[in-house]
Amino acid sequence: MAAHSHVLPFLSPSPSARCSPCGRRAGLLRCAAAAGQAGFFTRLGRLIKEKAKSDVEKLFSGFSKTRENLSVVDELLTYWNLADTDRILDELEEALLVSDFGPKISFRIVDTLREEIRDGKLKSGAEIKEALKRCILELLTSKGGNPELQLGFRKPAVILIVGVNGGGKTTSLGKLAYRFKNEGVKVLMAAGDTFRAAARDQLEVWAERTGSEIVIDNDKKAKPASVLSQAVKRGKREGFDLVLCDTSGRLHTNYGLMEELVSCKKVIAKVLPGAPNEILLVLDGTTGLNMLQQAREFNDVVGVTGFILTKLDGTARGGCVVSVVDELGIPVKFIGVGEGLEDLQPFDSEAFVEAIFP
Ligand SMILES: Nc1nc2c(ncn2[C@@H]2O[C@H](COP(=O)(O)OP(=O)(O)OP(=O)(O)O)[C@@H](O)[C@H]2O)c(=O)[nH]1
Ligand SMILES: [Mg+2]
Repeated sequence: MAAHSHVLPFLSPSPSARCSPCGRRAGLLRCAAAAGQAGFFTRLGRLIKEKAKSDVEKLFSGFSKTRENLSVVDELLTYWNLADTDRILDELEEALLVSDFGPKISFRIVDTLREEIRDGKLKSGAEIKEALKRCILELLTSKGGNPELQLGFRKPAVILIVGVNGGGKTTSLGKLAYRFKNEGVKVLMAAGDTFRAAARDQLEVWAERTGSEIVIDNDKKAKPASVLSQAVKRGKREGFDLVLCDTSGRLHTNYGLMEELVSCKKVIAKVLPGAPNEILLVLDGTTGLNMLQQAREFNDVVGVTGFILTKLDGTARGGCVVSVVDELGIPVKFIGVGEGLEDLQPFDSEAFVEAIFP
């Protein structure tokens, strides 16, 4: 019998309660045997998302460069008058382009605004700004799908993290583990980046820092798929809630390495049908719209379920969040807004729009 797989520890208001099937004490509210593990993961995804609402300040400071870039919008709209509409909308479009909203979206937004101004629906700079925010929010919510993590119905849930070199995969995995551990989740990390010894060491540091367990294969010739398979097996055997799988960076144009990811996905599914529950593609926010091609290729090969957009604190081009969602119809699930432990935020469209257009 797997070690205490019934437990939903983080839902617990009562540290002294016992799990009825196995009687162990771990601060239980209820047991998955009764409530269904589906509830466990649905709630977990939601809980993590709800936390985002309380972290608005962090998000706000993380987007300071993008906001600065877009502050010209406020200046433009303060002095807007009907006769100046064309010039101001041109400049607005330019400001959006510079912030990486991408040509298609920038044009579409400005076109919508132009129409609403022409129809007399928008009569002041303030109204135009609100309409602009509404347009962006609509783009994010209509195309992006559900930004909540979908962790399935069975323990352990498995998240596979993929992406090009240096985008922030390992760091994001560590920050994710930190978030989950704070909710009382039992996390196992899998050092699937067998390419460099330093990558294993880096993940080990994160495991220590977050109090997570880790599976490492010290054999230099170890294949990533084999490490991930071992980890998921252990996760299942020992009743872990979540297995977080790191992978090495790879260029989307490298056929052999992309195929390796397909094997990783397959071995995970072999141990746990239906897993990985999430395949999160890490995209470096500072790379600009190049990330669109990366995202397309990764999605074609492994089927991406969500994005983690990192280093948004280091770039003035936060509009790329909207571009990737619009181009690919895949939700941004997390954003990296700094190097600290708490600087990975569940993505919240409304908070994002407020952070870039306060
Ligand atoms: N400012 C900032 N830096 C970040 C963020 N996320 C990651 N980094 C930094 O980016 C660098 C690369 O991060 P890693 O997590 O090692 O990237 P990786 O994708 O695992 O790299 P490889 O495994 O070599 O492909 C590190 O210095 C991180 O601290 C972020 O959101 N903001
Ligand atoms: Mg790494």
